[in-house]
Amino acid sequence: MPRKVIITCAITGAIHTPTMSPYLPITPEQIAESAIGAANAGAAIVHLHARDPHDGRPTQDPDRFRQFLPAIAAASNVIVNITTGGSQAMTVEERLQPALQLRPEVASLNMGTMNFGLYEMLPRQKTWKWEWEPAYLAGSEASFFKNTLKDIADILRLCSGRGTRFELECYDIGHLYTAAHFLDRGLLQPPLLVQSVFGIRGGIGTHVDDVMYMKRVADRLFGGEYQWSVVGAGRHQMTIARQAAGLGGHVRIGLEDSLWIDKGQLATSNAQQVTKARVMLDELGLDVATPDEARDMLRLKGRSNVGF
Ligand code: KMH
Ligand code: ZN
Repeated sequence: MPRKVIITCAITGAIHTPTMSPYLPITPEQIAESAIGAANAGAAIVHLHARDPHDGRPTQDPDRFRQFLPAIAAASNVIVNITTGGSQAMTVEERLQPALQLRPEVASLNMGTMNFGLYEMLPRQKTWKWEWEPAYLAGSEASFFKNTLKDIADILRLCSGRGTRFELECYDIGHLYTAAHFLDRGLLQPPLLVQSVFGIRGGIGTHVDDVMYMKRVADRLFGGEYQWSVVGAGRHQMTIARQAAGLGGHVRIGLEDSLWIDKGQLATSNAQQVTKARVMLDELGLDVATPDEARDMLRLKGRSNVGF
């Protein structure tokens, strides 16, 4: 039987800004519609951030999440994954609130404090729709993404108590060792979902050796007790997904991490990227996991136990 691959689709995120693509979902209606479209196209998990519907600025106001989560849950069996990363401009306390209050099956958890440079996208636009956009991107050069060991432990304790499991965002090899540390402390329970992120300025690169090395170290640290998934930033999205799928991994795609469908061509929806990933997996002789198959693989609590 062909192996089942979990497709996670990250719908809008906090990396890109409204001027960069007219297809980036902003309002609650757009986020819901895009998430449902991605699920219908074959995503088993949708990773969700919220934005201010007025100007597209990232927000972690739980009420904004409440404006789109019920619509997604009513229309689809998809697994909802809520960010605890938010954006690097927010406090950890603020970032935690949506996952804490809404008790999703999965929440993201960022495995280390790091640089997270977005300023290289500045020269790509001549004008901006909103003043906050260039200021936000420029600010990333002198700031950092705070995820101390205590932040991680606090998020683990608080969310695990509500039955939420974690998408462990690992941007470098050291983050795998941090995950192993929390496994040793009993704050994480297997099976882990290790989401290796390639190509963020401040994290590991996108070379084929980087992908291989992440996999080798994760195999050594976690043996059979983890599911491995990958995100390639920007134009590296599909090449890294293909490489990892061939190595036994799962894939994350979506407009959060790449606005593109092909060289120089904007993706018009999240569903379009999911469909492209499906075709790629098909060519490799792999099947796509349904949400329930993904729930089994990740031992999730089930969609009837969430708070929305
Ligand atoms: N955009 C990813 C590289 C989070 O939401 O917790 C990082 C991310 C973080 O998805
Ligand atoms: Zn995210």
